[in-house]
Amino acid sequence: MHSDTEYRRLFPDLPAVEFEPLAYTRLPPEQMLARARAWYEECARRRTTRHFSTEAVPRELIEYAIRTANTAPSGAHQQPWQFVVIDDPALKARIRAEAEAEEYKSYTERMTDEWRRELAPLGTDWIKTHITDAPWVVVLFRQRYRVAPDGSRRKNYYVEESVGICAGLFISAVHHMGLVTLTHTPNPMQFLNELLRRPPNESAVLLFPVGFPAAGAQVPRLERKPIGDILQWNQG
Ligand code: IYR
Repeated sequence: MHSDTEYRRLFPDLPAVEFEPLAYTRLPPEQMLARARAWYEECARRRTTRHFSTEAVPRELIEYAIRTANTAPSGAHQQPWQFVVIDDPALKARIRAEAEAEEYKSYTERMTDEWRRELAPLGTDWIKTHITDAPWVVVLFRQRYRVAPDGSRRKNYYVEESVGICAGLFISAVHHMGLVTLTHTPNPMQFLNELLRRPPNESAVLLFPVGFPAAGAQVPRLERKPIGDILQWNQG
């Protein structure tokens, strides 16, 4: 266990470490298995779709998805993420225009043939109607460092991992509340810093349109890898 005296000796300027009892409720074994299975089944029903309804979604739902994302564990508990949520139609239209301009170059010039072949069965292209159709566009930024009150830079740790976990929680929260999202990665994404006026320590990682699926929304017929292909117990 942590030795508070040792810590105080090393860092006398820091406040005392405070610990509190873990709030934990042990479940009966049958309930554990039932919940494990139900949660798996719920996650397995999640699909990414490119077809969004323009129907409005209450702001409170989006806020809850972000509250959930913000529970993610992170390196040194720095929480190196920032969400920007957009519903202004003019701003969505500008984001879409800039994303499409970059994506057009990607699909027609920057991607290798191999890459285009891999994407073809998924039906992705440079036209990003979801950005203007979905009632909400959520952009997740990572913070490569923090700026202390005196203006000096403080390193954030395990930023990619932390933000990846945060994004996963966001996606599952959106699904669990009965909405859909799409993990869109316009590339390069620098234009989002400018349009959304984010500081230089931040870079956009993912853009999520969030809403109801359009009537008749489609998804590619996909299989997920069987468990045996992605899981090895011990040395195999
Ligand atoms: N960033 C592009 C291209 C793209 C790349 C991969 I890998 C995908 O799985 C899907 C799309 C875009 O967002 O369209």
